[in-house]
Amino acid sequence: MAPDEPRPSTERIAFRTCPLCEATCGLEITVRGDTVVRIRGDRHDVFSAGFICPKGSTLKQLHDDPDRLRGPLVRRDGVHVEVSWAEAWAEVERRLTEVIDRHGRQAIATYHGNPVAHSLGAMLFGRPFSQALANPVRFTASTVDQWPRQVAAGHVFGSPVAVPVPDLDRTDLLVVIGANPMVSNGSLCTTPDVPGRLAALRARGGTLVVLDPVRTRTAQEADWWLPIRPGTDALALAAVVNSLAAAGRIDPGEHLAGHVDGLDEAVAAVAGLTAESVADVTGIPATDMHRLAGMLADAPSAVVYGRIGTTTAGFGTVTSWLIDLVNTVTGNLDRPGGAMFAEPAASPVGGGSGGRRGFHAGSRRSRVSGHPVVLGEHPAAAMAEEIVTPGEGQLRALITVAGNPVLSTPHGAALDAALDELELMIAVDIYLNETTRHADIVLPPPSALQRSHFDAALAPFFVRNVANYSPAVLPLEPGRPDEWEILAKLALIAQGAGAEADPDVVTGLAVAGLVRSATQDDASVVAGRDPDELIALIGDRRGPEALLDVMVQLGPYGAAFGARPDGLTLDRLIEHPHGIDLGPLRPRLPGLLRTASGRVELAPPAVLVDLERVRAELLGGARQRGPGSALLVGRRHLRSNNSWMHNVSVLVSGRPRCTLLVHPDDAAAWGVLDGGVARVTSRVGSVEVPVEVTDEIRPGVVSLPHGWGHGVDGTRLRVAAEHAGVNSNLLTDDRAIDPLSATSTLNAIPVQVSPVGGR
Ligand SMILES: Nc1nc2c(c(=O)[nH]1)N[C@H]1C(S)=C(S)[C@@H](COP(=O)(O)OP(=O)(O)OC[C@H]3O[C@@H](n4cnc5c(=O)[nH]c(N)nc54)[C@H](O)[C@@H]3O)O[C@H]1N2
Ligand SMILES: Nc1nc2c(c(=O)[nH]1)N[C@H]1C(S)=C(S)[C@@H](COP(=O)(O)OP(=O)(O)OC[C@H]3O[C@@H](n4cnc5c(=O)[nH]c(N)nc54)[C@H](O)[C@@H]3O)O[C@H]1N2
Ligand code: SF4
Ligand SMILES: [Mo]
Repeated sequence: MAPDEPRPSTERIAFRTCPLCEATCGLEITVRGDTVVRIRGDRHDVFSAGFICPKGSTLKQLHDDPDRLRGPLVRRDGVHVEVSWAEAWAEVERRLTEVIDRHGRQAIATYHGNPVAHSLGAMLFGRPFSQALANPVRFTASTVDQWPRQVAAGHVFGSPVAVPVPDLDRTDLLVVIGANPMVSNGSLCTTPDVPGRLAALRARGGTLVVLDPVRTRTAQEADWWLPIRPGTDALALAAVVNSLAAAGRIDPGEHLAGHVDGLDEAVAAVAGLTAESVADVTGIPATDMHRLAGMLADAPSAVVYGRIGTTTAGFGTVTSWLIDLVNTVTGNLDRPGGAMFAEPAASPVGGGSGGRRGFHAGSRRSRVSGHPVVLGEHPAAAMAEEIVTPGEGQLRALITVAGNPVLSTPHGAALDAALDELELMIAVDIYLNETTRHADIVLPPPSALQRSHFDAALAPFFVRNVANYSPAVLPLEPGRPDEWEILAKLALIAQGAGAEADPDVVTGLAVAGLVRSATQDDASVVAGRDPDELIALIGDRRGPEALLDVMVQLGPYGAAFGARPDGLTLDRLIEHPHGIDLGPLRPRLPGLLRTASGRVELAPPAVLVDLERVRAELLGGARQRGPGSALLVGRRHLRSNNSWMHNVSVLVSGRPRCTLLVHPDDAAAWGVLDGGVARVTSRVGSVEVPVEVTDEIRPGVVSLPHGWGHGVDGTRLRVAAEHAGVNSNLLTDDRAIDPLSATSTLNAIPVQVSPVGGR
């Protein structure tokens, strides 16, 4: 072979954003033929600059994993067998039609899990599918996650996507409540390289404070760790507001003058919840609360940021609202270094012109328990009862997309049993796991490396405005549908168009819908233009690419179909494989507001009502604390990703991680030993789990990670089965739901701990 002739084994380099968590790190992927040789951080990525965590490079192992499903499965006589795509689609059509004929579309529910937010195809084409089902009962992982934060944003700013994010790169004081970004790499705060950014905060003389019952990796980095009692953050934040009020330091700042309603009312609402009066309950001395308030008021810029420990520890909406209140009264809302709003290049929700309709949630109720239905979402915790409780509206079919609710939603045992009662379950998933083993039909999308990527769902939460599109790294196997095609096809079948229908029809309808509504919107850059002319400009792009091009062109930086020739198009994004930096966050108020008043509404009536529940439940009476009684919290690990990456050997090697953290004083009092086994019991269930005794946890609190509990019959996860662990959601209580957001309480769960096998 001549030296300059390319060899078939020539390596090529591809660039792709990591889809595994919210950090959106750029990856540099070396490929030979159709084989991934190596994955490392992309040093030229405009956002992550080479940072990567141990999970990022395992996209290779995930792609190569022999347990990852390569073709559809149909359950016959209780056993999942491989079938062709044609057979699978015929089966879907037959079974779905049966259910619709027998019970109507209202008997079919969907559950969309976390990876939907990281899959452009699943996200954009999940909606047509729900619409085709006329899907009144919609579950997602949001009601075991961030819904309270988004509902609070709805009340205060008028839109559930107007979520303030910490301006991490410019702040002087970062107060982290119930989040562990050193491990989670940030959530509702998209920020690759948390370790580097926290080091930079330090280097510029800034301060990090962490409120967490556990001395997490993030708390270890902090200047000050406040080991708060779980479930009491609302009281601590109210105490900060009162301390500021007493010191005469309530001041939203000149920049918000005329744009804030309800300030006095909000401050009055928390009156009485002083640092002194809540100290016994929060476990934080009053002097510490006053000191924290003083730091927030004194810092040139400061921001309070809360995550899972604030949204899923009960009172999630009130707590998220209080975070907004503290950021506002300290003058840090919508200001560099404070709590700011991103301006996404393309977002299918929010942005745009949008009317000022105000925010309404929870007028509909769930059938069985009358839980609120919030922003169209039924609480995931109610899935089991909606399936097993007879009567008009009983759920007979469930379609899960990228979800593992048996391990990720409360009272997992009840759901595990309920799924068997369904007449039909379809799962769009890459694995046969604890949830999808119940499915009659499993439709596996290709691996992440075979799909294109753009973080449309996360963009409203970026700490810097960035746009980055990645084409697929590896080709699809012939005849294999992409994830968007699977969802488009499900939509068509649900509509009655049949198993042979062409998924491109769905693209066409979705593109036309977006374009037409833009041309009819007076505030749009394409107002009044001919929709057909714009649609023609999209050319022969298909699926997510067609929709993304429209979204980008119509977005704030977009080319607007030629009207702004220097603006962004999908082609421009393709020319920039390391992403396009659109700059630091810019002030966005009042333009972003969608409240009825057009102002920041600091005293939403519904939230103030629920504040009274906080008072009643937390300050209501003496807490009985017998031996062995504790509050259970969750935790994450850098090498786990919720429930679904435990089949990757390099991520589960080493010491078992599904352990119960117990403080030495409690261990002694309860008779449990380091390395021994404890039984943990809650209202709904009981597990036995190895104990790790550590003084890095607050006494009276125990910590157990979620996402474990593998090794059950009928799954195909050979590696995970050898590292099974226990399902912490056998303990979480399906009845504990935040009434404003329909979101489950997954932390601060009352449990009883006892030794197994004596001392
Ligand atoms: N106790 C407790 N419970 C919790 C939490 C907690 O902190 N404590 N955290 C909660 C949070 S924040 C979340 S987000 C939820 C997550 O809840 P879920 O989204 O229900 O669970 P995951 O473990 O993320 O499961 C993801 C599923 O998607 C599949 N999958 C992975 N990639 C793809 C893909 O590209 N396409 C498709 N179609 N499928 C894919 C996986 O095989 C798996 O079945 O768990 C919640 N549960
Ligand atoms: N490595 C890794 N990264 C992930 C994930 C993962 O599973 N693994 N999951 C991703 C997902 S889906 C999400 S939503 C994010 C979550 O991102 P984070 O919220 O940053 O992650 P957690 O580790 O759950 O942090 C919650 C913290 O709250 C504390 N806590 C519990 N109860 C309370 C309380 O009542 N008050 C206070 N103040 N603290 C409390 C816990 O001890 C814990 O340290 O992480 C994402 N990133
Ligand atoms: S932090 Fe890790 S998992 Fe998250 S995007 Fe970056 S490389 Fe991927
Ligand atoms: Mo999450």
